[in-house]
Amino acid sequence: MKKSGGKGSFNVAEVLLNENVALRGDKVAIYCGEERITYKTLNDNVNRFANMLKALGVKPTERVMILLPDSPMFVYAFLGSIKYGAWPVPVNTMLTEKDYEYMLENSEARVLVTESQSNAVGAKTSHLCYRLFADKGLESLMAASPEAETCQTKADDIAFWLYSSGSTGRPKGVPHRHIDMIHVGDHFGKQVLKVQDTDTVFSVSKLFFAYGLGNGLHIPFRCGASTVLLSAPPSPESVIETVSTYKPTIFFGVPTQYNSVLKRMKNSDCFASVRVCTSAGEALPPEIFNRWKAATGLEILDGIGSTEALHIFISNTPGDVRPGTSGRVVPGYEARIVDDAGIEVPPGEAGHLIIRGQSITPGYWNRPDENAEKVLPDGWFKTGDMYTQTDGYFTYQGRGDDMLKVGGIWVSPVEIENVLLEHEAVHEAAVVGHDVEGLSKPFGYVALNDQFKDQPGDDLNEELVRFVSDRLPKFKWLRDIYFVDELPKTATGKIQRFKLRKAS
Ligand code: 3UK
Repeated sequence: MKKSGGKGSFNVAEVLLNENVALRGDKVAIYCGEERITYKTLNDNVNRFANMLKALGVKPTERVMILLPDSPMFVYAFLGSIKYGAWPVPVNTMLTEKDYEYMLENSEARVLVTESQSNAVGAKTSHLCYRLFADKGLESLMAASPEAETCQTKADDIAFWLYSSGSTGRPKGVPHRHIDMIHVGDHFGKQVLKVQDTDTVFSVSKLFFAYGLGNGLHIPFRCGASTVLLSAPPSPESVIETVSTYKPTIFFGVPTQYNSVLKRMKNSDCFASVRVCTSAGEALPPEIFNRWKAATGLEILDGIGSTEALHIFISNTPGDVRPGTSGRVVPGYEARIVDDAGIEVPPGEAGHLIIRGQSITPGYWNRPDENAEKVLPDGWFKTGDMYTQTDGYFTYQGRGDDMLKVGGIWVSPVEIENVLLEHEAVHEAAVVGHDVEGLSKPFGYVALNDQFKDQPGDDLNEELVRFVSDRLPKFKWLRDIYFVDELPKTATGKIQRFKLRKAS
């Protein structure tokens, strides 16, 4: 992977900010609670963050892990690191200390920017030099000059990383280049959503997700628009209140959020300012599309994206929506559906979705096996999804592996199974997704050890559900557990989760 400490003439932080400062410096770039951050102030604080990294002795290409709620500081740290040439690594704020330990070690992060209450505060790591707390005087550390030099890199040098869950439960570092954010802004942002500088966008999905980062940061900034950041967890009440207060014109969510907002929405007028709604992360059930349209008069554009592609590469478009499909290929991308041998299948037949486009990662960090499987010749990338295509419209058919999407977030069955296996009663465990109101939720299948076989009752069921809940973040909690005599397996002893998926 190309490292770069300079010697080019491109830096995406500068590209996203300079034009806005020149053309609309006094315009609000970020709304967050009571705060109004203009493009000029944003640029000044990005520079201050870059200067602080320099003062700390951080070197270009070193990693700066960002574990923060959506906030102006998140944006300063992200763009400030990029401007300085360091590689910011935003991570999910809902994880455990063990997860952070793994990602800090794996990324060899030098700096962690977080809050004093975060689960990463006590994480043991061998590379970290600085833990900076956004709620404890970080602003004063940044009291440096609001002018900073730019680390001039090349457009296809690495700019930042994200992490994506792996099927083993070990997250994978996904590096992205400087040009990737521009590609997303110019294609999905300008051509599909037609974002203008008169737009105000609000993403319920957080900035540490690839979806949220594009929605809330590089799409609006590339288009000179304003972004609304919600620091609190996105309850339906806080989402409705945010929409009523800031009156966004573009609204980004995942299917579960549309569903929960629908259940709480008393007055559909609060979405009157919105002209476009998008959904991604998991397939949008037509039922939710229809109920949302009936309640608000708005169509939701379902689109599939990934951390590896950085954003959405197949999407419905305004005025051309086919509910139940992911829509058509986004300009700037190509998509094919192929069989196991890599040969394109005829229209209507299911196969593996492979994609090509400029914003796709050059490959996972230090994962030769996964790269060999997913990074294909000629710039093609294997998504891991099964799809059909008819008349240019793509329809999701499920994953080619056992990974689950719960509320739009990856959940590895293996990780939950490993927790179940720690319980003395559990002999074998498998976790699969079953439909609840058209959306996938995790359920466990458990074969008990001999001495527990006589009493697989409600008490043990509850105890095992709680055992998982005590050890994993909420989005990984099991909805229920079914006791079985044994799990279905291949001749080589691999659990056949697909057989259990059909069992519901
Ligand atoms: C699944 C969908 C059906 C699919 C994402 C940027 O979700 C995003 O990234 P992740 O890496 O997950 C990617 C995987 O999620 N998926 C996403 N959207 C859909 N399945 N219909 C959809 N509309 O398995 C994909 O491979 O967490 C990242 C921008 C948008 C995103 N959705």
